[in-house]
Amino acid sequence: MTYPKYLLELVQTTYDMWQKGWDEYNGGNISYRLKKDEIEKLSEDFSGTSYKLYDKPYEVKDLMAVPKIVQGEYLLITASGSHFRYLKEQPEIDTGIVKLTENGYQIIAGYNTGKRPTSEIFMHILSHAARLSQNENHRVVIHNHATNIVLFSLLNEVTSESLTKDLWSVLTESIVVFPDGISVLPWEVPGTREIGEATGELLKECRLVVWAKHGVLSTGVDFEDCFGLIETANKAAGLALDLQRISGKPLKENNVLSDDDLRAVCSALKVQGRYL
Ligand code: 2HA
Ligand code: ZN
Repeated sequence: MTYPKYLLELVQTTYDMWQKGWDEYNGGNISYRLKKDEIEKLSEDFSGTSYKLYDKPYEVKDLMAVPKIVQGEYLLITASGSHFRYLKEQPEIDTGIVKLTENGYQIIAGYNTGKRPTSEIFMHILSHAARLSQNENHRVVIHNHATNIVLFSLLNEVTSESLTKDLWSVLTESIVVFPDGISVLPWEVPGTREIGEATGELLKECRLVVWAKHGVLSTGVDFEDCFGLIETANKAAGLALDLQRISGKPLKENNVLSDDDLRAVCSALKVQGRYL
C-alpha cells in the first residue's frame, strides 16, 4: 500500500527543494493542512504503511496560545532535524501528523523514532492561521533558504516595497505570479514565537515573506502553488543579481521594466499590483 497523495507530494517537494540547493543539511520545513476527508481516512490511508498511528497521542500542552481558527486542524509537518536530501527514504521518521489544540498539539501519526515537529512550528501555526483567515482553501506553508533571495537580501538593504518592485522589474511575469508582492521581515533569530508572530502579521496582506539574510517563506492552496511562488521570486532575484554584476551598475540604472510597463502587464492580465 502506498501513502496518500498529500504525503507523496510533500516528500517530492522536499527533495525538489534540496536539489535546487535551497535546503542544505537540516535547512527548511514544510507543513500541509489536511482536508476533512483526508482526516476521516487517516487510519485507512496509513494502515499497511510504515507510518505509525497512535491510539494515545503524545501531547504538548504549553507551546503557545493557538489561534481559534486553526484549533482542531491537522497538520502534516516535517520534523526538527530532518534532512531533505534523505527524507524521501524515511518519511515515517522525518514527518508526522499533529492535531492542533488550544495550547499546543497532539501527535496523531508518524515521527516513528520519536522526532518532533520543526523548530519553526510557531511560524507554521501562525502562518496557517493568517492565511486561513484570508482564504478558506489555504493549505501549504513552505520555508527554505532559496539561494538567490538570501544573497539579494545580503547585498541590498531591502524593504517590502523595494524588493517587490526590484523583482517585478526584471521578470515580466513575476507581477502576475505575486501581484500582492513580497513582504520583508528584517533579520530575526529563527525558531522563535516572535518571528512566527511577525510573519503571521505580514501574511495577512500577501503570500510570500522574505526573512532577510535567512530565507523565504511561501503559502498556498497546494504544494505546486507554494513552490512556484518561491521558484519565480528566486529566479527574479538571480536575474537581478546577474544584471547588476554583468553591467556593474545598480539595478535601476539598467534597462529594466518601468512602473508603466508593469501597469500595462497588470491591465492586460487583469491583476492589481500592490505598490503601483
Ligand atoms: O528547519 O530552516 O529556520 C531549519 C530552519 C530554521
Ligand atoms: Zn531557515
